[in-house]
Parts: sequence; structure tokens; C-alpha cells
Amino acid sequence: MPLEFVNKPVPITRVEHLRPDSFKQRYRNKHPIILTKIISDWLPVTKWTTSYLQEALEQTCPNGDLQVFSSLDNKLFINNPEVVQTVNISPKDFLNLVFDHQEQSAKQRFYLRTHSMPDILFNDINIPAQVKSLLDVFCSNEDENTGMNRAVEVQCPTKTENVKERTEQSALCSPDEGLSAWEQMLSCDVHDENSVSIELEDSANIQQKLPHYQNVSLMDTSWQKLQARIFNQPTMQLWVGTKGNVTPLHYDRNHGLLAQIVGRKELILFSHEDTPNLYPHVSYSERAHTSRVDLRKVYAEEDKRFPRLKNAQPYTCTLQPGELLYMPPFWWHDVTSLDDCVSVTLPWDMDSSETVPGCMLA
Ligand SMILES: O=C(O)CCC(=O)C(=O)O
Repeated sequence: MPLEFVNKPVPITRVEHLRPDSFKQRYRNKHPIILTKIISDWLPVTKWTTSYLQEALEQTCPNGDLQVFSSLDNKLFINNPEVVQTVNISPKDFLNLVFDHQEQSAKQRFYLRTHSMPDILFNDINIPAQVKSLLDVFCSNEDENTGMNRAVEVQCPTKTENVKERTEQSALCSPDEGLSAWEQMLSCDVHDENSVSIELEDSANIQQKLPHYQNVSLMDTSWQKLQARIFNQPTMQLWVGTKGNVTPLHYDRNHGLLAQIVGRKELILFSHEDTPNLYPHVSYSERAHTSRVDLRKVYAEEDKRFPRLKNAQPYTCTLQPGELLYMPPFWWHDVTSLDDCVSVTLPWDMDSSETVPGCMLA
């Protein structure tokens, strides 16, 4: 008989699109949510075939092997030498082993979790339209701390021929030598050599102020900050692994987006409020963010050591390719790959205004 929870598992809400203010009011730092359309036509979802991934991964290790995990029980994967060991393997062999459908039932499982996003793949993710589609939702129109309207940044526009000549002539004798003509015309602070900051309200008639320039593009500065945080190549991770892999119950201290690119993943989440029911490892250990519970064993009533688990409130979903899951900081999650899978995680830190839940400090 499978374990009966006191509280029935609740399916995580799915929406096609979400307005930034709804995200801020209802989900950010509060509740998980799945967005079904926001990445469905993302380049990675359509472009990352096995051969393309092989090419990208070969560039990250031109002279040799990738480091991937194999699991000591061929199932549970967590970054801990008691549970996994590392294997050195060429990208080609690794991808063949993961995506080889002949041997599916008996095969050895592997998991690749990169420490940074390989360049080629990062370029596919970080193209402006994709960045914008995510930031529209995950960043609202106000400054997070002051509630004031923000400044916008003007990216270096393209000069028309006319202006090029005038700039070159005036540069010979101009007292403002060093400042380009477009910066002088806006008479504002120079940000760096490619951009300047202006007040949001001054941005409405920006094109009229720069009549001789093309491609005047505006970038909201707090968007830029969030872009640098969410689309941060060193923290973004690529996960490629075999059907049946399990990342057991744990929490992260950051906001997390899990973008599902290939295959399906089944997730079980619990709020940080359920921490006492989830039996974390002792707080001074390196495994404090992981649970002592293997959900599969407890669900099957093979392990009776964790009676409080049945009082927890599970939130569940099967994440499909092209879907994006938002997980708030300190929410526990357990992930099973239902297929051979490729995913991308995009974590970002809590703001200074967001606090660690009291129950996690105990
Ligand atoms: O996809 C997985 O196997 C684990 C993902 C995860 O733990 C995370 O996104 O924090």
C-alpha cells in the first residue's frame, strides 16, 4: 500500500503567461508556478539535438573528457561522494550512453551537471528576445527597493553617415573630446563607452533627441541587473541525464528556474514550512540542505523511520519539454527523470529585502 498523505498532493498551477505584477504578488518567494508557453519556442527546445550538444560539449573539453556523475545505487544523484562518483568520458560516448534507446532497461545511469553554461549553448539562451520574454515576467516595473521608476540605459546607437562626418570633424577641435556626439546630445552621465543612463521619463522622446542616429535601443537598468543575475553564465547549469535519474529531496537558497528542454521530469515540492516533517540532515553538516528521506522508499512503506512525512503537504508536477518551473528559495524538491533528459537551471540570489524563512534558521 503506498503511503497516504494527510494532505492530498496539490498539482502545481500551470499558466500560459503571467503578468510581472502577478508574479511579484502571488509567486515570487511564495509559491511555485509553471509557465507553459514562455520557453516553448526557445532556441534550445528546437535546436539542441544530440549532435549539436556533442559539438557544444566538445568545445568545452577540446583535449579530452567531460566529468559526469554515476550513482553508487544507479539511481540517486546528489553532489556527495557517498552517493555518486565522477567518471571521465568523452562527450560522444556520454551522449551515446544516455540517449541509446536499445539498452534502456538495464543500462547504467549518468548525470552531467556543468558548472557553467558552455559558450555555444549560452549564446542560444542569451539572445535578446529570450532574455526579454523571461525578464518581462520575473522583473516588474518598479525598482525593487525604492518603488521608484527606474533609470534606463541607452545602448550605443549606430551613427548615420552624416553624423559620422560631423563627429570626426568636431572631434578635432571639440573641448568635449572623448565624449561622442550622441552622449553630448543627451547631456547625461556617461555609463561606459557603449551606453549612458537617463531618467525613465526622458526616454519617451529619445529618438527625436538623436535625429541622426539609428538603432537607438533602451535597456532598463534594473532589467540589466536582473539579466546579469538570471542569465549569469557561471551560475547557469546544463543537466543531461538518463531516464530514471533521481535528484533526491533537498532545497536551494536561491530563486530557481528549471527550464525543461528534452524529456519529462516528475517533481515533488514541499514548502519550507514543512521542514520539520522532512527530516533534514543536521544543521552543521554539509548536507543540511538535503533530507534523510528517500521518498520512494517511504512512499512504498519500505522505510518506516519517518512518520511525520505523511503530515507534509506535497505539490507535484510532471514538467514537459518547453515548460519552465519557478521554485522559490528554501522550497524542498525531489526530481525524477521520466525520460532521458536535458534541462537548464537559472538560479538567482534573493534580494536584500527578502529574508531567510524563520523556520530555516532554527
Ligand atoms: O533536474 C534535476 O535533476 C534537479 C534540479 C534541481 O535540483 C534544481 O533545479 O535545483
